[in-house]
Amino acid sequence: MPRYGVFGMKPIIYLALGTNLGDRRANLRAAIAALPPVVHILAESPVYETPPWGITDQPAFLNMALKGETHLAPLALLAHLKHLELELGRTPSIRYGPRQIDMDILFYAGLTLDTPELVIPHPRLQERAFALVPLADIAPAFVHPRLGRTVKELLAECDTTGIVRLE
Ligand code: PH2
Ligand code: MG
Ligand code: MG
Repeated sequence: MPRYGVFGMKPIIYLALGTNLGDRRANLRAAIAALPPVVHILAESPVYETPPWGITDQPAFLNMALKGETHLAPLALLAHLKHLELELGRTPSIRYGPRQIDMDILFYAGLTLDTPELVIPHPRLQERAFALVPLADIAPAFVHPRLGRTVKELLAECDTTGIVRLE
């Protein structure tokens, strides 16, 4: 892990937000409002409506991506996001199932991390147009530290059928 000193250099992170239960717009807004000051938001992607991936028999998602900076180390950031998800009303569901709000770490600076609790970059990012489409709006040239390809290049190989940008 790089060490960040007292002069305020903080790692840049990219997060994915997803929601397909309740008032989805309000869920995204509440998540964005809950992140600071722990995560200082630097950029927000547009919001997309996306067909459900993994389990297809569930409501459509709204997805977006955020660029931020944080003083939290990766596992502390994960714990913080899980805590916020619960505060924002998320209730237990099955894997890939419906949720009020999901906040996933896509990239943490140029770091790669493999722990049982957390893998960075997000291990299925390159398969997920619902994450790559909004990410490409705010970080097209960011190079995936394992795959050595840019977000824009990864997106070009994904099926974006059914993904609609909202106003
Ligand atoms: N999240 C999942 C499973 N499937 N599909 C879409 N379209 N968007 C998501 O955010 C999503 C999903 C599990 O995290
Ligand atoms: Mg997820
Ligand atoms: Mg998640």
